[in-house]
Amino acid sequence: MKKALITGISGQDGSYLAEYLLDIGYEVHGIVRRHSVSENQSFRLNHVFEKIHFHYGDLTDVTSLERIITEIMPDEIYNLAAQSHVRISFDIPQYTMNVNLNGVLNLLEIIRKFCPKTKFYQASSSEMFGNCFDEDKCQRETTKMSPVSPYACSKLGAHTICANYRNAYNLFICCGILFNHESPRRGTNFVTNKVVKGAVKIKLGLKKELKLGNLNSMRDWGHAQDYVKAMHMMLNHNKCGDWVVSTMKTHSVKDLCEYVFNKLKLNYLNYVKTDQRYMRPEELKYLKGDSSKIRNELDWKPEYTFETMLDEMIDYWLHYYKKTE
Ligand code: NAP
Ligand code: F7E
Repeated sequence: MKKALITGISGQDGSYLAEYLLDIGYEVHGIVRRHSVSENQSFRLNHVFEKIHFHYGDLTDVTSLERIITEIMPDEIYNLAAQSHVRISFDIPQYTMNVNLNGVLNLLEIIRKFCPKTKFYQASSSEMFGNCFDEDKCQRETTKMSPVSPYACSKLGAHTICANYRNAYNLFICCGILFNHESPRRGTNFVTNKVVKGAVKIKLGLKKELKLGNLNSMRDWGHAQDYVKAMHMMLNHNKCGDWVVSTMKTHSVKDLCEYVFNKLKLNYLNYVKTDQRYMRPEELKYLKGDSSKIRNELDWKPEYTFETMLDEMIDYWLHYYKKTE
């Protein structure tokens, strides 16, 4: 039985990855942070709680990481823990750097010293490209990177230190350059779930309007369940490296609003207002990923479309509010 350790197991991706690895027979360990409401530590994992080995730790606390990793000696570590909100990274830049960059270095040093055979997955991000794209208006593994937020800078720092440790110490390290991926488990302060939850509340008469930031930015949105499978495929391939994971399609925030409100038989123009509060000091305007490498070499492809993903999220919130009526 293979042993996997997931940092950020309580997050959107961590919870789906834990389910997936349990399904295919892994012993799954996860790092959780202490929370004053203990139910919040693992609420996305309630249905599989008994099957997972939880450990208290924090990416900024190297002693906790060393204790956990040397005790488990995992075959695979998936580093999904991060301060993952781009706009909030402008409010807490140093904390974001500490977790997302120094935290990765903490893990890499432990692997180098104590378990160099452990395979390591790093959650890199399409945010690292900033406003760069190739002539065909796509971003791929070789596209120039020029980040435009503290979050993106921290991820690019971690991405480059991973490449350095891979080459310098011959460690098996994969960086998944994942484009935006969503689900009903997405935090509700990210735009997809904010729009879906807000539109459903408007439909049910629980809210009058929805305040958003930049409606013109464009994203390549996929489903988290498809993307965690790609993480596992990368670590189980015979060669390590960097892999773009994306749907190869792009939509604007306006398109997103239009689809969700239409589905609920509403016109978004009557309800969506813009608010400066949700604008960013510097915006990444456009993302469209070329994931040909992982599709050709590992035979990965997404099952969800933009539409089926949003339909699932709409159903989730409709059921949620009907249950609480
Ligand atoms: P998420 O839902 O925000 O989950 C982040 C996880 O990290 C949570 O479990 C959180 O714990 C944990 N965490 C935060 N700070 C920590 C610390 N100091 N020590 C230990 N754990 C800590 O994010 P996600 O959407 O699942 O994303 C997973 C990873 O992929 C992140 O690294 C993110 O930056 C990256 N990524 C995401 C996307 C995307 O579109 N979702 C795209 C590219 C890359 P709590 O539950 O205690 O807060
Ligand atoms: O914003 C615009 C906003 O916060 C998407 C993270 O998982 O993906 C995510 O980062 C777009 C941006 O995601 C609102 O300005 C408009 O252009 O959902 P988001 P993100 O910033 O793209 C990358 C790949 C990651 O790695 C990150 O961890 O939507 N937008 N109005 C808004 N965004 C938010 N959050 N809220 C609004 O009201």
